[in-house]
Amino acid sequence: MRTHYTAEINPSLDGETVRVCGWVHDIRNLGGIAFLLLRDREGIVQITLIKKEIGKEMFKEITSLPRESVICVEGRVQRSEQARMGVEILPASVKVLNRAKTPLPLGVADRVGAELDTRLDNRFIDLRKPEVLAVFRIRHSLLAGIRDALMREGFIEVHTPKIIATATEGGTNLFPVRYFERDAYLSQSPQLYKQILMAAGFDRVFEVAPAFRAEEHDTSRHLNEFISIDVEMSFTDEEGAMGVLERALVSGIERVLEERERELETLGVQPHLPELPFTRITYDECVDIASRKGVEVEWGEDLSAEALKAVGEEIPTYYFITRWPMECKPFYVLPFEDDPRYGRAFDLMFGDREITSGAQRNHIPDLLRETMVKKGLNPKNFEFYLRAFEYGMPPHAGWAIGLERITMIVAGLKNIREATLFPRDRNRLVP
Ligand code: AMO
Repeated sequence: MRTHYTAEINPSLDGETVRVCGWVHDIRNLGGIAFLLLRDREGIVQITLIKKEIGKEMFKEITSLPRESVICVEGRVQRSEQARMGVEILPASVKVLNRAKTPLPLGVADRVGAELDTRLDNRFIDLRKPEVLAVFRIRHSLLAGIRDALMREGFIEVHTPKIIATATEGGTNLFPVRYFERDAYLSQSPQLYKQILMAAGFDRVFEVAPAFRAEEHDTSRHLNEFISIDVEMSFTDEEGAMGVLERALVSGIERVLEERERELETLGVQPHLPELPFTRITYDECVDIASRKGVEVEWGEDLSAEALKAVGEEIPTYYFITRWPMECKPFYVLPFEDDPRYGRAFDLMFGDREITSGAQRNHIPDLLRETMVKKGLNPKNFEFYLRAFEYGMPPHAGWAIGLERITMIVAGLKNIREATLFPRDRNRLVP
C-alpha cells in the first residue's frame, strides 16, 4: 500500500509522488489551509491541505476526521522551510480506511501523561505513542544483540515445556493448571530441563521463553509472567558462565546504541556501556559493606533490599556478587569443595537491582540428593531429573536474565510493566 514510511520522506524526494499510510496524529485547520500530521511506526510527516487546490468538499471531509483515524495519502513531496523535517506532502488523494470513534479513551498526541493503569487498560492506543513504541524497539535490539552473542559462542536455541509436573525454584509460587485428570503447573524456569540437556550432550543451549511466578507481591520490579533468557553450558564453572553473561549483555547494549539512537533520544536516556570484565565481589564483602553502613545481615540470609542499597551505592553499575552461602541459594548450586557452606552461585546486579542469577550446578548425584533433603525437598519428586545425573553428566553452569528487568535499566524505566506489552500482575489479567 505505501511507497515510504513517513521518516523516509525527506527534501531529496522533492517533486516525487509518494503514498504514506498511518494514523491522523493531529489536524490544525487555519481556514484556507490545514496541516495534518500523519503518524506511522517510523515517525510523523506533515500533509498540507490547501482548500483552493483540493476543493471545499475534500477539505471539509479530511479536516473533520477524528484524531487516530487511519488514512492513506498519495501526493507530491515538497521542500518546506516551515514544515517538520523540512518537507511536506501536497495530497492528490486521501483514502479514509478507518474512522476513529470519539472521544478517544486515551490521547496519543497530548503532552499530559495518563496514569499507568489507564494506559495499560487502553494499551492498544498507549502503544501508539512514540515514546512507548521506543521501549519495545530498544527491547528488540537488546534481545537481538544478546542472542547474536550467544549464537556466536556456539549456543543452540531450544524450547523446553512450559506445562510441568514439578517445582524448580521452590514450591510456593507455582500456578496450578488442570492437565486432563492430573494436576500440573506453569513453568517457573527451564532450570531442570536445561540441565537435562547437558546430560544429553547439547553442550551449550539457550532459551528465550516466558516464565510464570505466582508471587503475591505487587512491586515495580515483579511480573507474574516474564521473559527469561536462560543459558546452560557444559565443561565449565561459574566463572565461565559469568564470562558468557557479561559478553552477551555488552553485545545487547552495543546493539541498542547502534540501532536505537532515535528511540533513546525520544526517551531522553543514554544507557551505560560497561567495560569488561565486570567487577566481582563476594557475598561476605557485601555483608561487610552493608554493616559499615549500619545495615546488619545475618550470615546465610539473602541480602535485604537495604543491604543491596548499601552495596549499590558503592558500585552504581553492573557487577557480580559471588560465593553465596548455600543456605540462601537453590538445591542445584554446587557447594565449594574447600568450604561447603558456600556455593558456586552468582547474581548479576545493576546498583541495587538483581538482573541475573546463575551458578555452577551440582552434577554429583549423591551430593545433589543430600542437598535436596537438607532443603526439605523430596528427591522422589525429581526422579526424571536425577536420572539424568546417573549415566554421564558433565560439570555444567548457567544463568537466567529477566528480559524486562534489563530493558527497564537500558531504557531508563521506573516500572517493569512499561517494559512488557501486556503485563500480568497481581491485579491484571486483561488485556
Ligand atoms: P531467578 O529466580 O533469580 O533464577 O530468576 C532469574 C532472573 O529472572 C528475572 N525474574 C523476574 N523478572 C520479573 N518478574 C519476576 N517475578 C521475576 N523473577 C525473576 C530476574 C532474575 O534475576 N533458575 C534460575 C536461573 C539459573 O540459575 O539459571 C532462576 O530462575 O532478572
